[in-house]
Amino acid sequence: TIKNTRKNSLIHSPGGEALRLLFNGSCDADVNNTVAQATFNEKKWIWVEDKKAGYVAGYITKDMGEQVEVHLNDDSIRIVNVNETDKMNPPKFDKVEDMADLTYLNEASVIHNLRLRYLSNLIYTYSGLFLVAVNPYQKFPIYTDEIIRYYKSKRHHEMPPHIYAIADSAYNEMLQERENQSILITGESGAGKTENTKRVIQYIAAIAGDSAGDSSNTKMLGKLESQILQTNPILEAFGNALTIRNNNSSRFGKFIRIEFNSSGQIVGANIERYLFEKSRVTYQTPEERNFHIFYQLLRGASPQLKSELLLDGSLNDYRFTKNSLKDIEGVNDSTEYQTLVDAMNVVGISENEQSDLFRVVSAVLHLGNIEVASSRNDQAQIYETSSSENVCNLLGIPIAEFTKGLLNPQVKAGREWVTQARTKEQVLYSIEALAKSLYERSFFALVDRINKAIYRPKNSSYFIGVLDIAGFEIFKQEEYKLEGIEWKFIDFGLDLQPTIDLIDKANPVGILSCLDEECVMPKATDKTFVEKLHSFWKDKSPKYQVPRFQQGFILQHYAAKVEYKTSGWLDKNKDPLNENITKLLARSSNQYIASLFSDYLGDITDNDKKNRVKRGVFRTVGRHHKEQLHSLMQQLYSTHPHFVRCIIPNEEKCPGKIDVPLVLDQLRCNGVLEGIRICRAGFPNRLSFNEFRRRYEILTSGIIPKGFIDNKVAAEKLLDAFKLDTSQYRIGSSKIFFRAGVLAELEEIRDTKLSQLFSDFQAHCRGWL
Ligand code: AD9
Ligand code: MG
Repeated sequence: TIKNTRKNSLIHSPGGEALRLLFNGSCDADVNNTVAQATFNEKKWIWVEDKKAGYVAGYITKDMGEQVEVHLNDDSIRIVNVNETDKMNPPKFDKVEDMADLTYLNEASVIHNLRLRYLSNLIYTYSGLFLVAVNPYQKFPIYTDEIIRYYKSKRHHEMPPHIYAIADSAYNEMLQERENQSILITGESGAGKTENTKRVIQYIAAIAGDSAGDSSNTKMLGKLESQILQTNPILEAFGNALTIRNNNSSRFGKFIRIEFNSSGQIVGANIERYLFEKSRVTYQTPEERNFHIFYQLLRGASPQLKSELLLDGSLNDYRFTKNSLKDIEGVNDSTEYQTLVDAMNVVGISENEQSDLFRVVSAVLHLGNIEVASSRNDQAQIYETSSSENVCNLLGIPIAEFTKGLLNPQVKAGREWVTQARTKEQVLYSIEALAKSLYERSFFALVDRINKAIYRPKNSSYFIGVLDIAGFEIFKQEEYKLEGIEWKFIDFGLDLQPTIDLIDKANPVGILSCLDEECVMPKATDKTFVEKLHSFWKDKSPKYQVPRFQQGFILQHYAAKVEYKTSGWLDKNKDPLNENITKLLARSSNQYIASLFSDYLGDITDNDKKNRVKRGVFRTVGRHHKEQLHSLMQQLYSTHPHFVRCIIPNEEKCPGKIDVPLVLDQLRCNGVLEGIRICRAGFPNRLSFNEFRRRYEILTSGIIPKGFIDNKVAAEKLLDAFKLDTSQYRIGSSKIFFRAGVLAELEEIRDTKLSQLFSDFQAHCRGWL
């Protein structure tokens, strides 16, 4: 009979126990023993909602029906409504590793548990379906080779919660179920998504590389594994930046697929990137920075390289860096530059390729310094030409045509080409658009280049995909959230179909399709676009609202309502680049630069554009994102997903401090609380009849008759033989569904049985020899 033996046996597992001792640091005694067991039994303890602290502990001194009088922990007395209180778990549940095991499941207990654990330096906790990770803002020695060895091939609940356990499950399940896996890491900006992503890759590289052998040692990785790990400093240098919320904020999302052969060795990897905040290239708020590379290059490059790149100034001399913050606490940009170059060398990006990448960075800086003046008749003029000369030098294009293209471009008016005179504002706008696009295209090319080094689609049987999106700042809306797509990434796994339809359905026309349509209408403006949207969606979707003052719309996302201002959307969705210049770039004498703009070779007429949009060939920004997202979703749906929810503990990037209301907010929004409920109420584990029989027939003898027997009948006989309580499972049409924990117990028993059989077999062999 299977009883609830799981916990006892697991706690005594040697690996798990040793690690628990190692992980469990000191904890503020006050918090730790909110209520000791003896005291707990004497009184009726509860949690009381509190605006400031979230919840406070107390015991009931008087029960008055709908209200109770409570003696709070600070010795004050409060009378509260019963529905403002929650039941408290006995102290033996303090710091439980899986919150689905709590006797009383409520917000207060969940936050209390996370808080206790966090203050004991335990940043990982299971919550039914998810792993919850609270950012420690300090380095704990929990990511060493030794710890990797502890987690290798252990069962999930045997070891303390850890991101390695998730990586290990994904790996083992991939091999056992012969199914692709995905690890979806979500959370607000600064919550720790990227750090955890790195740990997943580190773990997998250590246990599944061709040199992994028995002892995982990250210092002895094979070439491919090292290359995969080293892609990270490169992508972060060009794609991350200091923001208010995160010193190393990813300004793009990525989906890393690690590919394996059928015996589980890494054979390659591929990185897909999503959304890139190119606007940061030309503008940052004074508390933030441009992308790291600008600071690394200006501070770390040798004088010789700088002179080759025509960089004779420092951060304060360039418009695109001078107004930003300059330093990141604890980070030396010059050392980081060296790390970047080392990483590029490992990945195999040659010195010439490196200088191409740096040349773009330098060209962007010089673009920012082009001074545009206005003549008397409002026409733009460039009097001081040194910056333009540098730009043209670096980009390999003739200065006369560049200047003319900026100030007096040729544009098509009907059938004629005419020369237009531009105003100062127009020229500055097209310079910035060019700087952003140049940087963005170079970043995308860099991702492609990295993939060339690490992607070997041959021999690949399965993959584990890790999704690390760019987190959002709930309090501040940025330009690149334009399409609302970022939300969808986060929403994955929750039922948000109405909002998703609203964004990208084709019929009735969703926001993105509507934007695309307007882009090809001759007289369309931002205003006609938003009016059209209102006519489609106002009062038709509960998720859509019309704002009172601004031109735009409001969407109800899972966490909050977000107001989208639509000014400039039509332009952003079209291509704002000056074609006179992009055509020049496509013919640049520098091969790299020319390749970045190769799509501008040849003429595209307006009519061409219209037809291409109709046929879906010409891809607007919105359409491109939509397609990318669709393909990602397709991939994700075909995998076995593992969910990691990262939590930001406070807004000051401060270790050891947990802001309860802030954390509660995240738990409510990210589905953790809901997930625990689902997990407890439902049957989260499932096995096909066939698989169930294959794995567990060994636990019985003679129950299943010899000869052919239907898998379902066999499975039912097994269930009978195990004397499992019928409340613990449900039989479906092809699978059996189990309550949490049941399969873990069966696995335990199976393991014991197998090792017994094995030692019997050894004994037998010895006798035989
Ligand atoms: V954003 O959406 O890219 O802005 P992330 O990716 O969620 O964000 P990130 O992983 O970059 O956050 O974590 C922010 C910072 O918190 C890191 O730079 C570390 O300094 C710190 N951090 C996060 N997780 C850990 C951890 N497990 N151990 C140590 C951590 N420090
Ligand atoms: Mg990140």
